[in-house]
Amino acid sequence: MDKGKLSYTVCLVVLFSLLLSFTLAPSAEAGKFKKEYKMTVVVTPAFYWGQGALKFVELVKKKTNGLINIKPYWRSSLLKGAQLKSAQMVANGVIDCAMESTINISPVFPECNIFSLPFFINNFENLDRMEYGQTGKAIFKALEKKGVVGLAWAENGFRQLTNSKKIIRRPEDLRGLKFRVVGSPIFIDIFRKLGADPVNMNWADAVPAFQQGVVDGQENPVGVLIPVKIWQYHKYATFWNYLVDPVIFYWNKKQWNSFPKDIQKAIREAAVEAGRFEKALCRAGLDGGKSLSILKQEFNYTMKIPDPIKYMQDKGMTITFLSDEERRAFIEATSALYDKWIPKIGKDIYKKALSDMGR
Ligand code: X2X
Repeated sequence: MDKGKLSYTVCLVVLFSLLLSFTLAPSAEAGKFKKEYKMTVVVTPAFYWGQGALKFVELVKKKTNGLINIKPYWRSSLLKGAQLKSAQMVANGVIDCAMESTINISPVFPECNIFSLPFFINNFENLDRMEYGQTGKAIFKALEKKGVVGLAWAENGFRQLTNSKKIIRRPEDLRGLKFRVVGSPIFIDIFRKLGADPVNMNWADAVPAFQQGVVDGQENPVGVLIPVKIWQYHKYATFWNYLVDPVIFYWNKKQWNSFPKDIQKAIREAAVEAGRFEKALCRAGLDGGKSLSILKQEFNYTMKIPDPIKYMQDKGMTITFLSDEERRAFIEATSALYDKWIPKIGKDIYKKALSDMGR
């Protein structure tokens, strides 16, 4: 072959492969997507919940071959700390996606208050039956109606009471104590019914309030109590499992619908896997070894704090568990709230929850 012919052939090959790369290669595909998708999260990676968010980011990147890059914004920084606004901002597309608690999205989705009915769910088995049963389906449907797509469940956990003043085992013990609660109205109702003095505060303001002793107590799951080292402020904890906050991965619906099917599938799978990992972190040592073994076997992950209750006791906390009778007193003190809250949640969701739990 003469030199002229050779360079002509080389030119053709180069041209052809360039053309091919524009039509087929991931870089061409990447043009369809944003450089970065913003995700809002109320906590930080120091929390199991934040670890779950990081896992989601990593898995989405991997499963979409780097096409979808999510950037988490911690401490509700995109919302200037206003954690209760996450659903609104994802629904209107200002934020692309979120990994948020059912408590924080309850102003937009009152159905989510089903998880905040006091002493209703009580254990992980009931919670799983609801999430993966009719209740969970109905909640995801409600989300879609208002412009967000629910991808998968994760968890914050059953919320426990802590305070700096005394052991609490009866409703009377809360009388006159000031508790920080999330700014969701059902929490104010519950604590008022118990004779306490609830103050609502964003999470961003809560830790400084514990530090300064502005409040006597608060309520949160172990996955929050341990990273904030609650024993530095509160010596007493009552493990009453009074309500639970699952966490949901969700995405702006309009944007979600614009994604190709294979991308949707990859993101959804990432959310399910990250949710399973994160739930196991939050439940580790609280469900009789089940979550510890999920972490080890499925994720090759050894839990640093395999027994959170013992860990908190070793830090000097007095942890109280309620007897059946003590528990009954709390149930009686708060039962009137069902009449007020079931109509707001929706009778239909309430009935589905009862049926999922086999009641
Ligand atoms: O604000 C809280 O207490 C927290 C971190 O648990 C939630 O986001 C509901």
